[in-house]
Formats: sequence, structure tokens, C-alpha cells
Amino acid sequence: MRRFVIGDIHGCAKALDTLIETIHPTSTDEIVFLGDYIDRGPNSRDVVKQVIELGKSCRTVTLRGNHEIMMLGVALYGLDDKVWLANGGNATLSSYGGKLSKVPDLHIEFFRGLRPYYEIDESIFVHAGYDPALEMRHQEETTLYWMHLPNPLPEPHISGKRVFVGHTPQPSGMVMSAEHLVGIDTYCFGGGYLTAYDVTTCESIQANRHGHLRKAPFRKLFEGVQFAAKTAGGVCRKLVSGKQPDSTKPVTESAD
Ligand SMILES: [Mn+2]
Repeated sequence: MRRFVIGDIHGCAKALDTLIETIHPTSTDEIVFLGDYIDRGPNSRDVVKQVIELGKSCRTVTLRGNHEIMMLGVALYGLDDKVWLANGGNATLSSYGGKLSKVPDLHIEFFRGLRPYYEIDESIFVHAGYDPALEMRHQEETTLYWMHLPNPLPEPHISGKRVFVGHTPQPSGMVMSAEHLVGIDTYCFGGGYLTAYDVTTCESIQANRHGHLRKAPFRKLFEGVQFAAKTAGGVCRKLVSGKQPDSTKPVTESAD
């Protein structure tokens, strides 16, 4: 099986479509989503639809992001919508035809069923952050969903596991990769990329919001991976060869 982790999608449906087509997952593959499916980008509804559909053809693990919390707060608990709308909720609302009442029940159930984190033998996946000293089940919600990565980075988690996070955008569009912590919110809606990161090989596949695979800086990306592999003491079991990902879609760098 392969295990991929995908970062903050924020309504960038074309980017997600390209990544899924490129990965071409089988029923034994697993894709972990770090949350923030919606808001800001152009087609949140289609993103949610794609993620739900994907769950029929491979294993999916869907985590909750702060944007899903804001939306559900308005949709189900009657919270004032100002904060959500000002943080990209207006784009989500448009994608659903302008009214929350038009959000299908299936999508509401999807939002309600999202998980706070996902912990396996060697890795932890969470939307935003972690307190290094606390087991995952004892983390504060503000830490899991809202915390931005501080500088310097948090210490390794008490479990010794490598932690994968989104939420803190990397304006460079590059994966933030350290031995104990990998940040894969590569700022898709803002002109960066959506990243799918292969947890076993440490390879990244990236597509921009227009659905174009990343072309130019791959060599640089691989340098980062090799550095991480060297310092990670065997976290990456297979070093990348430097090949481009296969795709039938045009590989172009778009300036807009
Ligand atoms: Mn977030």
C-alpha cells in the first residue's frame, strides 16, 4: 500500500483533481487529508464531492480544519457568520449556490464526521499543530486546529513520531520538511501549490490551482527531500530518483 497526505485544499478543485489523477490510487492505498477543504478558493463544493467520492475507491482519512469548524458553527449552531464569511466562507457559500440551506446533507455529514487527528505507528497527522509534551488525546483544540507553527519550530512530539501538519502556509510553495515535522500547506489558493506527500518515499507531487502539475523547481524540491532523508535517520525508505510524476495533463508553469 501507499500512503499519501494532502494539505489544505481551500476550494482548489482542479488541483485536487490533478493530484488524484496523478496518484491514481488503488483500493489498498490510503490518502490522509489534513483539513481545510473549503473557503477562499473557487469550488469548495466540488472539493468535498471529490473527497467523498474518493472514499469509495481507496482508503481515506479525513481530518478537520479550522475552516470546517467555522462553517459548521454557522450552519448547525447559529454562530454569527461574519468571521467565517470574512475568512473565505463567502466563496464556499457561492459554490453551494449562495445559501447554506443548499449544502447537501451528505456534505454536512462529511463535515460532522471529520477527525481531530490520526496517529499510526510512525506518524501523526493533524491540521495545525501539537504540544510536544502532551499525548495527542490530551491536546487542546486551539492547538489542533488553530495554532500556527512558531519559529523556532516545536520540539519533536513526546511519542517520537513524525508529525504532518497543514494550516501554516508556506508562501514559497515548498514543503517545510524537518526530521520530526513536515508542513505541507503549500498555499494553493494564494498562488502556490496543493501538495500530496508520499509518507514512505518522501516524494511530493504538486499541482497549482489551475490543475497544472509543478514543473520547474522539482530539482530543488528533491534536494530538500534528500537533506531531510539524511537527517531523518531512515525515515525515507526510498530516496527519490529525480523523475517527474507521470501525468496525461500538460506540465506547464502558469504565471497567473
Ligand atoms: Mn487552517
